[in-house]
Amino acid sequence: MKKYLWSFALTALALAACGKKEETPAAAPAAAPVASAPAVPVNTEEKVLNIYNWPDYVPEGMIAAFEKESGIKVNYDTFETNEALQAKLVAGNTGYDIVVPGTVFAKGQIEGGLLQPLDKAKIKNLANLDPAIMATLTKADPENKHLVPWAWGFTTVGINKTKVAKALGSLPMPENAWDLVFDPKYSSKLKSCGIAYLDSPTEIIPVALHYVGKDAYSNNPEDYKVASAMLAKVRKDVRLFSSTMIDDISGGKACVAVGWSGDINIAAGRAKENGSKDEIEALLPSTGALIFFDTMAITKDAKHPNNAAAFIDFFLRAENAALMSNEMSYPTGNKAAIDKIKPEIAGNKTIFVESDYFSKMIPPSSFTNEAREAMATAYNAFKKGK
Ligand code: SPD
Repeated sequence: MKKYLWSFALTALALAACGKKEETPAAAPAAAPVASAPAVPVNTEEKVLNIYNWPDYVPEGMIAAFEKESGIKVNYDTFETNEALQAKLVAGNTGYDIVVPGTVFAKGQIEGGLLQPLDKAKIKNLANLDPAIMATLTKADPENKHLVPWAWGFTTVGINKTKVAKALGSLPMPENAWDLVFDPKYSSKLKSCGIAYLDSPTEIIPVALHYVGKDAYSNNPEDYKVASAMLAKVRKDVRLFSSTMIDDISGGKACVAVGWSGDINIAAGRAKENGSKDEIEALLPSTGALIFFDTMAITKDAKHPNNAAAFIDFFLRAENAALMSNEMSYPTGNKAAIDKIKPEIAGNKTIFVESDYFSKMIPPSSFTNEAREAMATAYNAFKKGK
C-alpha cells in the first residue's frame, strides 16, 4: 500500500513535468532569448535540511521520497516533549531549519522571535489547508504567518481493555475514563498491570487541572495546588513516566496510560502485529479530552529556509498529508487530503472524532512563562512523591 501511494505521487509528478516540456517548443521565440531574471528564484542553498520533529510522526519513506525528488539531504532528529524543544530554541543555534512545536508553546516562541515568518510565495500548497483549522491557529499565530499544521490530536486515556478488565475484576468501568488514572478507587487496582503517564509537566498538569474542574490552561498557582493534591493521592499507583508510550502500551509495560490519541492507536496496531490478542484503545472521557495542534515552523536562524519551504510545500501536497494520517493515525489539517484518507482511519472515532464529542473537547491555549515554571515545580514534586 505504501509503495503504491508513493509511486502514484511520483508518477503524477513525472507526468506533470513531461507536460511542461511538451508545451515549450510552441512558445519558444525565434530569436536568441534576452537574459532576464528567472521567473522562479534559483535556490542557491546547500542541499541540506535539518528537521526536528516528534517521534512516530512521519510516514515511512516520506523523507526518502523528498530527498530523491529534491536532491536535498534531510537530517531528521526527534524530541519527546515540548519542553525539550523549547529549551533548544531558547538556547539558540539549534542547527535545525524546521521544528514542530505544539501551539501551546509556539505562541511564546513566535512572540520571543524564535521562529521566522514564512515566505508564503514559496509554499503554494498552503492553499490546501483547512481554513477552519487555520482560523483556530490564529490564537497562537495571529495572522497565520509562522505556523503550518503537521497534525492534530488529543491527550486522553488509553487502555489495554483485556488487561484492565482483568485488573478491575468486579469493579465496572467508570463513566469518566479520567477516573482510571486519577481516582485511587481505580488506580489502586490498575497499578498491578501498570499505569503510565506522559513524562512532561505541560502534558500532565493540564489534564489534572481539567479533572479537578479547573481551567486546563489556568495560570493560577492556587489551581495547581488543587491538582497537585489530587495527583499526590495516586502517585504510589503510577508505574511509569514514559517517553516511549507506544512501546510501553503495546509491549505490555502499561495497561492504562495518559497518552496521545494517535500514539495509542499506533500501539493498538503494533500489539496486533506482534501477535497479541489484547484489545488496545483510546478512550473518549465523558468530560472531554485536551486537543492539541502540532505545527511546522522555520527557526529564526535557519540556514536553509528555502529548503525548509520546499519541504513544507511537499508535505502539504494532498497525497502526502493523507499518507501522514493513514500511517500515523493523527488527523491532518489539510482539507485537500481528506478524500484520500483510508475509510478505516476516517471512520475511527478516536482519530477523527465525531462532532458531538468534538464539542466536549478542550481546545488548546497557551501558558505564561511563570505558569510553565509553576507547572514544572508541581510536576517534579509529584514525580518525586513529595
Ligand atoms: N507520535 C507523535 C506524537 C506527537 C505528540 N505531540 C503532542 C503534543 C501534545 N501537547
